[in-house]
Formats: sequence, C-alpha cells, structure tokens
Amino acid sequence: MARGDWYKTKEIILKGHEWILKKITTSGLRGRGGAGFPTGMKWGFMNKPSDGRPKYLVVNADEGEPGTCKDREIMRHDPHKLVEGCLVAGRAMGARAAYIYIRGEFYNEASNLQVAINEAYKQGFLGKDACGSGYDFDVFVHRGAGAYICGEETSLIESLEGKAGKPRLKPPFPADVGVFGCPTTVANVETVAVAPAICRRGGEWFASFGRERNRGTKLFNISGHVNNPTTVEEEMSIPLRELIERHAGGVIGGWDNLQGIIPGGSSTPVIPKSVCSDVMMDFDALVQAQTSLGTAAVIVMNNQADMIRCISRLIEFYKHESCGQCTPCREGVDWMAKITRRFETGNARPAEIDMLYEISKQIEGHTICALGDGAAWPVQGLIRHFRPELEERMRQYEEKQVAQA
Ligand code: L3W
Ligand code: SF4
Repeated sequence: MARGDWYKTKEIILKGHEWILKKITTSGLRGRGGAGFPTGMKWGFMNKPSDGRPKYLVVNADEGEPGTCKDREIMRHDPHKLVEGCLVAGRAMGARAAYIYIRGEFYNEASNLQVAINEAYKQGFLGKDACGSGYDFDVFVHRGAGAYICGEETSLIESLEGKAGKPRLKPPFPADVGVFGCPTTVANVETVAVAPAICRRGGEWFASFGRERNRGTKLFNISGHVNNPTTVEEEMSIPLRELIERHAGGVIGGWDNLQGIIPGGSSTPVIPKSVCSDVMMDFDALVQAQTSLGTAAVIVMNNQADMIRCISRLIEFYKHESCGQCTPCREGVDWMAKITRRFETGNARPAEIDMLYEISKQIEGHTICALGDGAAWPVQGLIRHFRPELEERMRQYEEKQVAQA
C-alpha cells in the first residue's frame, strides 16, 4: 500500500466493466506475453452472453520462454500488483475468479504470491464483497509441473483442468470455450499487473509513453554478453542499443564486439549487429527487422559466442518440449535439431542450408500451436543473417577431412 497498490481500488471496481475497459483501450496496452494482441479488445471479447456459464480470468505465469524472467520479478518483489490486477481485470470481464497458473519451478514466487493473496483476503480486498465494492472475487494459485508447452494458452487450460498439457485447436478461442468449458481470458502476468496503474493514472498517461501502436512502458530482460545483466522497466520503443548501454553496462568487449541479438526470447529470430545498431524495441520496428518483440527478453551475443551452436541448442530445447501432437512439429523439429547439430561441426553440405530453410517453412504456420513457429523462426534468422558463417564452417570441416586423409 505504501507503494500505491490497493489505492481506491473500491472506486475502480464500482465504476464497472465498461469504464475499466475504456481505460485499458485508451491506454493502447497490448498483451505482454509475446503476441501483442490489443488488451482492451481481448478483454472485451468476454462481454458476450455466456448462457449462465461463469467466466474466468486465467493468469499465465508459466514464463518458460528461454531468456525470459520478467514476470518472475513481479511475483518476487511486487506480488500485490498482480493480485490487485486480477481483481481489476476480472471485473473488466465479469469474471468472479482468477486462476494464476505458475510454473512449477517458481516455488518461491508461488509462495510469495500465496502470502500476498492471504494478506489481501485478510484485509477484505478479495473474497465476498471485495474491497467493500459488493463484487465477489476469488484468486487461486495453481502450480504447473515443468512443461514449456503449458505456457501456450490452450495447453495451460488443459493442464488446469487436470489433463496432459496438449494445445487445442483455435477457434473456438478461450473467450468462447475456455477452462471447464466456460468463457475465459488467459492473460500474461505483466499485462494484468499494470491494469490498476492504468485505471488510477488514466489511459492517456500510459499512452503518453512509446509511439503509435506501441504504447506504454514495458519490462525488458537483458542477458548474455553484457556487463550487468538486468531486468528494467522502460519506455516502449527505446532504441535497443540505448537499452543495453544505459541499463546493462554495454556489451562485453564493447559495441564493436557485438555479433547479434535475440530481441524477445528464444522464439524470436536473431538479428545481426548491423540491424541492432538502429532498431527500436517495439512491435512494429522489430517486425520490420524480420523478427519480433516477443517477451522483450534481449539475449546478447558477442563475437566470442558460437552463433551456430547457440541456435542449435535452442532447437534442441524445442524438440524436447514439443508435445508431439502434430507431425510437422514432432518430426520437423527433430529433423531441424539433427541438421543444426551437424552444422555445429560443419559436417554438412552447403545445399542442406536451403533444405533446412525449406523444412522450417513447412513447419511454420502448419501446426496446432505456436511452438512449431517458435522453433522455425530461430533457424530462419540464422540462415538469413549467418549463411556465410555456416558455409565457412562446412569448408573448414571439409579441409580438415582432406588433411586427415
Ligand atoms: C477471441 C479472436 N480471442 C486472438 C486471443 C487469443 C490469445 C491472444 C493472442 O501466442 C506468442 C507466440 C509465441 N477471438 C481472437 C482471440 N485472440 N484472436 O488473443 O493470440 P495469438 O494466437 O496471436 O497468440 P498466443 O497463442 O497467445 C503467444 C510468442 O508469444 N512467444 C512466447 C512467449 C512465451 C512467454 C513466456 O514464457 N512468458 O510469454 C514469444 O515470441 O511464440 O507467437 O489470447 O486467444 N478472434
Ligand atoms: Fe504440440 Fe508442437 Fe503441435 Fe504445438 S505445434 S500442438 S507443441 S506438436
């Protein structure tokens, strides 16, 4: 409360769902989990007749994307922002309960969250007549069991229902048929946690940060070859170079020693130094650079990194985490893993580079969920920007073979 949380929350709840939705829409907030879908529109999908079915808010706290550790910071240090956010977001969509699905590895974070929820109940902020508003609202924590795929919204819903975490085909979207067959919105921790501040300070305040279509502030993780790895809240559209130099102490060995950056978690294609120098950290600028903002988890790689090995390691991760339901992902990602592993040593033919690209294109857009795309995109980024390095590695391998013969 000293930090400004739970301030006049009763008034926000009493204003009702249309008022909250209007604030969120005016703010220009877009989902912070990776897809960047307009939040006001998404929450608005819940305001349809539900044929007597209850509505649910589900908070995606499964944060499994390699490089990503922003939601963890909120749950570690500011759990009440999320708990209050559940009430505000839940009111906006007419939900009477929120389930926070938190990854199993986040044991301490889940404990912190539970303490905060207990405190909120004790103060009368949650439960019957939440904050004295006349609105009943409950919050439950559900711990996952360590599967990356459970961060995909429909897989998360399956897991919450007690089943194996295998994604469902969309449509129907969760807003129509979600958890227990009821209208549900699955929203990222950061998206939900910022909702009370937007309601208190106004949508225009939030929209005054960033630029058109890319509004507000955002949490950025900066890891890898930087002097001070960190998580920082910054204005959307901040130049990538400024983000790294101002907050993470710069690239180890200096900017000239930079090789490339994965800008938004492992699913987003790597960009080379030439692109990194000018690009802004927002949805549109990064799409233009043939990558994406994703979770805004910046992974910096300097010239000491073996780029081919890094990407190969990521593909291995996706192979391991594929739920195996659809053939292009189950088989294709396995093929990509086998091929990129050979690329690491150079034991391959140059023609295989195009073959690998073709396989990635056959996976992209042909699977039930985005995991297939997430595995295809890093491979495409590698081929797009580091083809000469791939060819050079194969040439060196061949030279060694000839010398040994
Ligand atoms: C109702 C419609 N609802 C869309 C909803 C939909 C979802 C949201 C966005 O993937 C990305 C993925 C990862 N009626 C609707 C509708 N919706 N049309 O809007 O949907 P979508 O399908 O664009 O995205 P998604 O399935 O949520 C998320 C990428 O994020 N990613 C990884 C993230 C990892 C984390 C983490 O570890 N915390 O977030 C990074 O890039 O690849 O592309 O709610 O239901 N007509
Ligand atoms: Fe499962 Fe992969 Fe298909 Fe997603 S894309 S449903 S993880 S097999």
